[in-house]
Amino acid sequence: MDKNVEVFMDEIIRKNPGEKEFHQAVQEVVESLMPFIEKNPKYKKAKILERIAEPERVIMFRVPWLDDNGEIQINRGYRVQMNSAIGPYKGGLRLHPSVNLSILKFLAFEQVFKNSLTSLPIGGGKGGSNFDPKGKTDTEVMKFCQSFMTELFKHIGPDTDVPAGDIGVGGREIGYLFGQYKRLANEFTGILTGKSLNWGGSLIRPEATGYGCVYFAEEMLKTRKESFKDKICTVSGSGNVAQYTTEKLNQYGAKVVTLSDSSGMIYDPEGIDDKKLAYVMDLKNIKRGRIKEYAEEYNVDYYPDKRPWEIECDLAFPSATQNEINKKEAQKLIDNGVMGVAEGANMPTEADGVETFLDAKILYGPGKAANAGGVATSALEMTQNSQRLSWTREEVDKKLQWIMQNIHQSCVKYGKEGDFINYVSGANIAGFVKVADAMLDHGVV
Ligand code: NDP
Ligand code: 2IT
Repeated sequence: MDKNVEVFMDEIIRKNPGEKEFHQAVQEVVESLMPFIEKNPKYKKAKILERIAEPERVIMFRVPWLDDNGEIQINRGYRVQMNSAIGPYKGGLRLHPSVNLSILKFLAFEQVFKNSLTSLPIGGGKGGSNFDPKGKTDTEVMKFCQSFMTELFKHIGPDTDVPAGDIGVGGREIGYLFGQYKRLANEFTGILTGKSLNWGGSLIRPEATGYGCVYFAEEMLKTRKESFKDKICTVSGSGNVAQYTTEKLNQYGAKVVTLSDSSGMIYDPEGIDDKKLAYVMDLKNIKRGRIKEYAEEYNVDYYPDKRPWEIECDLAFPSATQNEINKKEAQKLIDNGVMGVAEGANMPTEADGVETFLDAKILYGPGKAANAGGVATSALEMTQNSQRLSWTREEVDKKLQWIMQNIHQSCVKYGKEGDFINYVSGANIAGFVKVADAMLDHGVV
């Protein structure tokens, strides 16, 4: 490891003990940035890197609620307000039992660079709770959301911090959170994105992360004069991002052969066509069932506790969670001839897996570039809310496509290494410059 990176990381680890996901996210970025910063001493002198790795504010709070049996439940809520140099804090809320400060700090840190890459005026933040929505009734989810917002509402606002969905937070949760905010603040404002259409949401926001990821992959493919036609794709997860990645891949003539959840994966060599995808959407979004049921419905193989990376494919779309591809799995994908990996999830590949992809010189689109379409469309939702207007589906989709192409160009600009495009350093440097320059303008704050 570069000496400067080592010194920097020692300090990060000392200041943030035990936060391994946060260390991982910072290290990846710092490895890309250090050579650039050495060449641009103004950033070094102003200690931009040291400041960018320190959240502006972290809020942690108790979330008490009554379950359906009348028993008191206590969860922990968080909002990490990482950086507001280029706009109000923006980033999702995650509800999952694994949520802790390290995970939310890594996500908020990534979000700063991702949001900058979109070219829209949004800072970075992330929040959530260790609440597990699985197996809870609608009433319990509502009670949790109301209690969570009772504290969170003090810290957010349309020009301060605008949360959205992430794992475990979809339309239902955003509705309950919005309802409680409106009641407490006595204001109807765009304090959340991912809202329903009839009360301030944007068309295409539900689809945006998955569609955006496929648009980004399309740009990567074009650099090798390739297209999606007849490409075999593996997708992990079966939630929001996985579903709309599959939908767009189908539209582009590719064949998606896997989906998964935290219990296991299904392999459907015939492809998950639109009809089967409609079944998945109903299963996951309405019935809240398990992906195993797909295997029973369509008579295909189900592999408990397995991830899709051993299946031969041309393109892989990790769309479930962090660290879902280890080095061995990355190597297996390469050995099976994978041409590209586009990350719908945030940091789905472990650090040595990323190295494996870069060494093999495949098309590797890291999450902060490839999945930025979700937050970008959230920013478009904010714009529509400010204007009190709604754009058409075509308008929003066109803007999303343009944004993903633009992000790709930024990655090329900063990541070109001879014939190879290193999208990791490209995304990290491009995302950094805008935020760092704004911080320089704002003085020592
Ligand atoms: P959902 O809650 O809709 O779906 C998550 C999916 O991933 C589910 O299939 C879930 O399975 C699976 N999953 C979650 N945690 C784990 C785990 N620990 N191990 C294995 N599988 C797991 O979330 P999203 O689709 O919104 O998010 C997926 C990823 O995309 C996350 O990394 C998120 O941060 C990222 N992302 C999301 C954006 C958005 O707009 N929603 C934008 C950009 C990135 P199960 O149901 O069994 O838990
Ligand atoms: O990781 C992400 O970019 C998101 N979960 C979406 C955030 C947002 O504000 O739309």
